[in-house]
Formats: sequence, structure tokens, C-alpha cells
Amino acid sequence: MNDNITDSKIKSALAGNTPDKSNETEKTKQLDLVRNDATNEALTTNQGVKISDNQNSLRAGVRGSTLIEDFILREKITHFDHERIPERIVHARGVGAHGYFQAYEGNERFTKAGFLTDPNIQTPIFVRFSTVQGPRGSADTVRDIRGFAIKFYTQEGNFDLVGNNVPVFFVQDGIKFPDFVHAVKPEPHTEMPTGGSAHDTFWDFVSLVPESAHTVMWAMSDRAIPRNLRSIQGFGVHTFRFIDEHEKACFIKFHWTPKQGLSALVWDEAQKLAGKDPDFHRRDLYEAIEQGLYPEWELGVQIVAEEDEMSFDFDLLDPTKIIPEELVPITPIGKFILNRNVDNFFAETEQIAFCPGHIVPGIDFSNDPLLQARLFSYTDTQLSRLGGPNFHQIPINRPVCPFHNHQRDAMHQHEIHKGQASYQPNSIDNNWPIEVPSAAQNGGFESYQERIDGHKIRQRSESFSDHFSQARLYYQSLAPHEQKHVVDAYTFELSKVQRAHIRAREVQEILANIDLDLAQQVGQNLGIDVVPPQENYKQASIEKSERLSMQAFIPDDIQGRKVAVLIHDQVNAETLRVIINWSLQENVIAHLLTPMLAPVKGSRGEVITSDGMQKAEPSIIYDAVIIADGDNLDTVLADGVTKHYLFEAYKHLKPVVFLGNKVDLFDQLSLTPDEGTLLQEDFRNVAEKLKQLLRHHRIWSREALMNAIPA
Ligand code: HDE
Repeated sequence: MNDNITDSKIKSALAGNTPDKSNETEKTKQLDLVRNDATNEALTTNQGVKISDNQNSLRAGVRGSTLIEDFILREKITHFDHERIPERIVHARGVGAHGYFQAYEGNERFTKAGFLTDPNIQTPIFVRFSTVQGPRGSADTVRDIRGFAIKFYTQEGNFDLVGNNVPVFFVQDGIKFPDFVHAVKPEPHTEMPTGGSAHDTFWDFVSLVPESAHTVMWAMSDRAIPRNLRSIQGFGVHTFRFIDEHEKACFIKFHWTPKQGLSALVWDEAQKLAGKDPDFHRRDLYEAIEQGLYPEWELGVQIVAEEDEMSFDFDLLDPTKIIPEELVPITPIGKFILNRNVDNFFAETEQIAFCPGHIVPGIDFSNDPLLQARLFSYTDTQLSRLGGPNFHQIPINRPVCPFHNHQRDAMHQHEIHKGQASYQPNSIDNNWPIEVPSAAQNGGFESYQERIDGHKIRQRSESFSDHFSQARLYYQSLAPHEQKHVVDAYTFELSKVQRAHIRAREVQEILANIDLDLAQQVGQNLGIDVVPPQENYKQASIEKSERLSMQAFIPDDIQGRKVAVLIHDQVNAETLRVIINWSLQENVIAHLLTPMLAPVKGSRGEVITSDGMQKAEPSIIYDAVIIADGDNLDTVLADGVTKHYLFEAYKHLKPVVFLGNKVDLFDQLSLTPDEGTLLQEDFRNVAEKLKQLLRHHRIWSREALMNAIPA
């Protein structure tokens, strides 16, 4: 290998796998109307007046005061002064991308929604991922639920599936949402902490509100510290309805599952990344899409016949409950991929406006009281965020199908409505636009005619009163290492709570009712006594649900995993060629990391370009580390940065590959060899083993061993 080995080589090879983009969707075309300022056109004001000097304001003499008549300065500064809009009250920190959805065959059995029933249509989508608690500038890797909102630009109107990466929610009724959000947000007297729930007000609230127990359990699990956004699940949370062409309804719950499998950070990594790369998740998503490693999910639904509504030991309308897949399996209905990054973050990711009330014929709501409140909130919030009721005209929010009605004027009106009649009925414009009966082909939306008969009442249904059985089911379904992480997370978070009575209440009154062993472990760590609860709480109808554990989602391949290859002067260039070929074959992102950014010399004098500097690209960014062999391995292993790199990767339970013939290497480094420490002369001999380890992502057996070592 005489020429340079560069990342661009990897990228260009991966670009070969890039799906054909020639079949651009309407939405893509529409968004490509975006103004391109990087042309050789003249610089102008917003009124189109050419600007002759953009460096100096207008002054009275070279050293004189600035003149108020400088309309160019005033326009520029005024616009700048108003550049920021209010961030989202929750889910402020986010990242988005474009893609498309394609349905599988046969969904007309359940729904008449066009985008779900025509397998030949590729429906454009925009997805926005988010954290809940932190502001726009907060770190990506904090412990938090992730928002996973999808806008489907269908031919029958926009459908927004505004979900999360956990299937349940903290409160059962929308009227409690502002209380919950005030409690989890930074505390009002200090505006701390940023991007975290480890503080008094959050734990005060959740320890007083047992309905939050199940979701808090998910938030304390590895689900809340995802490795990247490409490997999280999505859930619609509420029960919705599908309506078929005969107006027959069934209840459904939406699930979407990543082809890449599920993976999480370890807590130490999550915290370090928050400092070393606060943009870790958005960078990962951006880079994966740029490299043609398009993330993919399968959309599915759990379907429950209307007549079976009451056949569960929980209420289908209660958003703190899942339907275990053992009771109702998921029916796959389609898949979606993300294949295009935004051109402008503000215009697209920031200005996108989701609303669970944006639905299309074939889909309808249930009476879940949390969902019902959301139907109001999202449009309302856009009025102050996006400055008025015309936010649907912003390019990212516009439907791709035509839309006509008699709504007029208001702030930021972009349409120039022609005609005299902005009312109905009218005879001046022939009564256009007209209503379309739902029975017609491509007919209008009609709500499902559910019979409603009840007293006006402010009361929670008795069927919403079991708060612990599914929290217990979740805990008991986790693998031992996942359970340990839950114990660690409760311990960590509660250790940050200043008030002893809040810590005690969470452990004694919430955790003890979920699982005594869990409560006792956390209690022991915090010095809190736990006694078995007085009441005998209800058990879930099953003891374990397999797919609650992330271990049930190991991917088939290792596409998109990231490997650091540490190289130094005199590295064996032939080894690098083999590793790069392997990475291209497996669609793995392999980075050659050097001590400094300067190129290194291979053993036969080859110049090898760096993809990054070891100090600047720490092991926490990668899924595995390889030390390439070479003639100066002894010097390499004496290098403190390299050593730290290895120890950290080892500590974070990653596969570590040492190439070369140093049999006493582990002794030298005082590392206990295990199935994840691979020592080989030739990379080809460990490639398959490394692949299997990367599929499973972490060496969990090592964690158990490390925990056994006294501190
Ligand atoms: Fe939201 N939520 N939410 N929420 N939510 C918002 O809407 C709200 C709830 C979720 O990427 C806001 O445009 C209420 C459940 C996501 O733009 C706001 C209630 C679930 C996003 C709002 C809930 C979510 C939001 C803030 C209880 C999971 C980000 C800005 C009745 C199923 C969407 C905005 C994006 C955003 C209100 C409960 C998910 C204030 C009142 C349950 C993913 O309108």
C-alpha cells in the first residue's frame, strides 16, 4: 500500500452502497426551493438593494459617530436581534432527518389509510429525535427519554406520529403534565441541573405520584442512555384506532423497531460524552446518513379488536401500560429509512411542528386522557413558538397534497388567496372548495362514531389504579446486567437528591412496592431501611416479557458500528489494508487514529493519513478498539495516551483487539483477558470473532468480573 489510506476512501466506497436518489419525492423537490445564497449573485438587502460595503457602517467621518440613516446596518442588526424563536418547552434539544416510508402488502385488512395500503408509494417523512428535559444547547447523552416524532407527508394529508423511545408515560392525565414538566425541568431558583432528572423536584414529584413508577423504571434503565439514535425503538404510547374501508375499527398501538438493533451507552461513557462531545448523537446521525449508512426501522402495530377492549387486566386507555407482546404480537406494516440530512437546521429541524392531532382517514384516536390533552397542546404551543397560525405554510410543515379552505390572513401569511368568497356556502365561487363525503374515493375525514354516554366528571377510572405490576414486569424481564444498571441508576440519581425524606419515600414507598430486592439493593447503597410493603399489590398476568430486555434486539449485522484503529509510526500498512477492506465489506466505520493529526509512516515508508488524533477522538466514541501491529509496538504501549485509550475501552466493556505477537501483553497492561480481548498476529483470524462481539456490542461478562473486584 503506497498511497494514503484516508477516511474519504472509506466514504467513497460506502457511497457505492447509496440508494439511488434520482427518484426524488415531492417533499424533496419542495424543500429544494430553498434559497441558495452561495451563488455569484450580488449581496443585497432584504428589499433587493445591492450592497456596496458590508464591512463598514455609515459614519460621520472616519472616526465619527454612526449615522441613524444607515438602513443597511439597521436592517441587518434588526434581523439579527430577532433570530431566535422560543425553544420547545419540552423536547427542545433535537435533531432531524428526511426519509421515506413504504408499506408492506395487506394492510387494507385493518385500515383504509392510503399511505399504509399502497405498497408502491414511498411516502416522504421527516423524523425529529429529541431529549425531553434539557434546553436547545444541552448535551445529547444525558439520561432521559428520547422523543421520536415522525411526520408522514401523505397524499391524504400530514400524519404525525409523535412518539417516544419508551412505550409508557409518566402521568395518566394531561392535566398533570405541566406539574410533571415543572418538576423535571431545571429547578426554578438555580436553573439547575441542565439535562438531567437527578435533583430534588423530580424525585419529590415522582415519589408522590405512583402512576409514574413504571415510566421512571424505563428512565432508569439503559433505554434512557442510547448509544446512538439509529438504535432506539419508537412507540406511539397511546392506544389509537385503525378504521378500514367498511368503517370497522380496531384498537392499535404503534411500535417501530430499528434494523440496527438496540444498544446503549454505559453510564460513565454517557457522562464523559456529555462533556467531550455534547453533539454526539446528532453528529452520529448526520455522519451515518452522509456516509450512506441509512438507518432503518420496521413499523408495526399491536391490534386489538374493539370487542376485546376490556379483556386485559389493565386499561387500554391507560398510557402507563404496555400490552405485553406475549399477549398481542406485533403485526409489521411497513418500514422507513432516513436517507437525507437537512440543508438548514433552523428552517427544518427547529421549525417543524408536530401535532398528534394531525391524522388522516383510516386512523383515529382513543379516549386516552393523556392523548386527548395532547390534541390541544401541540398546535397551541406553535402559536407562540412559530408566531401565529400560519406555521403550516413553512416549507417543512406544508402538506405535499393540495390544501384549500376559507382560512385567511393572520401573521406571516404566505399565500395570496384569489377570489372574493372566503366563506361557505357561497355562490360567487360556485361554493368551492367543497366538502367530500367520507364514503367517496379519497373521501373526507370522519371521526369514528364511538358511542359516548357518561356523566361530566373529574375522576380517574378505577381501571387506572394499578401502578406497580407492570413496573415489576419490566424489572423482572431485564437481563441481570440490565437490572444492575437500574439499581445503579436509582442509586446515582437519588444520591443527588438533597432531602433525605424524598430519597426514603422513593425507596420505601415506590421501589419496595415494585420489587423488594431492587428496593433493598438501592436502599443498602443509600443507607435506607426497607421493609416489605403492607399491601399485597397486584401481579401482572405474565412474569416476564422477553422483548422488554434490550438483549432481545441483537442485530444481524454490524453496519454502522464504529471501530478505532490506533496507529503509530512503523505501523504494518498491510494490516491496515486488511482492516479497511473488512470494514468496507461489513459497512463498519473504521477510523485510523494517530498520536497527532500529522500522517504516520508505515513500516515500508508508506505515508498513512490520519482520520483523527487519538486524544481528540477518545474511545468513548467507538464500539471497539484495534491496536495495529508494527515494528515499534513496545514504544506504542509505553505511550500514556494509547494506554489510557485501551483501559477506557476495556472498562467500558468493548472488544479490544491487539495485533502482533506480544503474548505477555495483558500481563504487561494488568488486564484480565476475556472473550473480548483478542490477541492475534493476523487480523483475518479475529475478524469474524470481532464481528460477533460487535453484534452483541458489549462484553457483559467482563462487567460482572469488574464488579467482583473490590474497589
Ligand atoms: Fe409532548 N409536547 N406532551 N409528549 N412531545 C411537545 O409540542 C404535551 C407527551 C413528545 O420533535 C410540545 O411542539 C402534553 C407524550 C415529543 O417537535 C408540547 C402532554 C409523548 C415532542 C407538548 C404531552 C410526547 C413533544 C413542545 C400531556 C410520547 C417533540 C413543543 C398531555 C407519546 C416533538 C411542541 C418535536 C413536544 C405537550 C405528553 C412526545 C408542549 C400537554 C405522552 C416527541 O406541545
